[in-house]
Formats: sequence, structure tokens, C-alpha cells
Amino acid sequence: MPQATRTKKPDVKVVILGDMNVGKTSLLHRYTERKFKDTISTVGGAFFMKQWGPYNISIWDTAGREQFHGLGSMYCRGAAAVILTYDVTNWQSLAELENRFLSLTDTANADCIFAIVGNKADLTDTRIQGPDTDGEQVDERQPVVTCPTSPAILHKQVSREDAIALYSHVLRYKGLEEKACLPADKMCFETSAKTGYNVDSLFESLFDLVLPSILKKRSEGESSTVDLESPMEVKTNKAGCCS
Ligand SMILES: Nc1nc2c(ncn2[C@@H]2O[C@H](COP(=O)(O)OP(=O)(O)OP(=O)(O)O)[C@@H](O)[C@H]2O)c(=O)[nH]1
Ligand SMILES: [Mg+2]
Repeated sequence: MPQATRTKKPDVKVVILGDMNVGKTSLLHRYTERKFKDTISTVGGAFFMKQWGPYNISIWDTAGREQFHGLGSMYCRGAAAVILTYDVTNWQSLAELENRFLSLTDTANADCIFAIVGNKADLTDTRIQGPDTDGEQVDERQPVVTCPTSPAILHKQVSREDAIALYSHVLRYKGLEEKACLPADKMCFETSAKTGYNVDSLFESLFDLVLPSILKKRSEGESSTVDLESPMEVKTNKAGCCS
């Protein structure tokens, strides 16, 4: 974050949602700090500001734990994009997106863009276990070769087709015509916060896609200010209210 800039107006908001432990915070760390580091389960939420060309994008990390569920719709208010994140080794984490998280996006912008993201892809595919696979395309036709030092391969519980089906469901839930929306192919990602695989590609594709939303908002003259000197971390008390 540039030291010289005391305050910045976020032009647009991107929110990361998903069950606990799917790797939301790790994805944000990977993108913003270029590393995979230890995390503790998020309390409430926290945001990061990203400068994208002349625009400022706030990216909101949210808590997946059920006790913070009530806060989700508050974080989604006015969002231009929502990243619905699951863990490719955990079927339930995909189901939770539909059962628990989708309704939280009711407060997002009417033209909100949705990305479906299957994280922890390194656990199911040795081709993306290397440390420098950021953004690389893995050739699905190549055989998976397990090298003796690779971590064990886990069963992939969620296929890309499952993710695409969820994307269609999201569009139906929003009352949108599939043909008029961004194609599932473009909006379903598999990532690894651990190796960096596809992480830049995810965030940067979304940033490009929300640009029209920024221009629209600017033309409507909306604004809000965030003080970047005291990065905000919203904590909650036991009752789940902001403290
Ligand atoms: N192998 C692997 N582990 C990951 C990956 N991303 C996250 N993890 C691990 O998964 C655990 C949870 O990661 P977090 O980023 O804290 O998950 P979260 O979704 O932010 O969880 P909450 O804050 O509780 O909602 C940690 O032990 C991470 O190290 C990944 O891409 N690959
Ligand atoms: Mg977290």
C-alpha cells in the first residue's frame, strides 16, 4: 500500500466468500504478498486495497466460520464481484456455497459478477505442486507424474463440471439469462494459494471485468472513503455483532 497515500476512495468492491478453511485468506496473501504463509481463522473480516490502473479496488476477506455468518451480507453490500470459494478436496465446501453463502449476495450490486473458485488444487494434481506455477496452464493431456518428494495426492471431490453447475445455479438464483452473462468457462477457476497456481489470473481477470462497474459508479457520482492508515479489521463479539 503506498505510504504517501493517506486516504483512498475504493472505486469498487470485491468480496471473497466461502466456508472456513477453504483458503480465502491464503488466496489473498498469495496475491497481495506473493507468499503462502500460516493463517489463523479469520474473525469478522478484513480488506486490502489494490490499485488497478487508475482505480482502487477493495478486496474483502470474510470469515467462513458459521458464527460470523450474519456479517456476510453486510460485507457483500454494494459488491461488484463476489468470489465464491470452495476446496477441491471437500465436496461439502461446494454445497455450503449454495446452502449458506449464496443468499448473502442479495445485497451485492444488481450487476455483480460471480467467480466460482476451487482452491487447494495442488492437493489433487502433482502438476501444480511446484513452487512457481502462478498463472500457468496445466496441460490436462499430460499424465500426472508423482515424484517421490511430492506430497500425497488427495481425491478430488469436486470436478470442474460441478463448479460449472453451481455457476449456472447462481445465475438462475439471480434471475439472469445464462446467454447474457459471462460464460462459466471464464468464471470457474481452480487455484492453489500454496503454489500460486492461477491466483493472479483469478484476481486480474475479475479486476478487468469490474471496470465497467467502476465507470458506471463514477458516472453516478457515488463515493465512500476509507482511511488506509488504519487498515480495518472488523472484529465481532460472541453475539456476532461488530464491536
Ligand atoms: N495445500 C493447500 N493448503 C491450503 C491452500 N490454501 C489454504 N491452505 C491451507 O488451508 C488452511 C486454511 O486456510 P485459510 O486461508 O486460513 O482459510 P480461510 O478460508 O481463510 O478460513 P476462515 O478464515 O476460517 O474462513 C490453512 O492451513 C492453509 O495453510 C492451498 O492452496 N493448498
Ligand atoms: Mg480466513
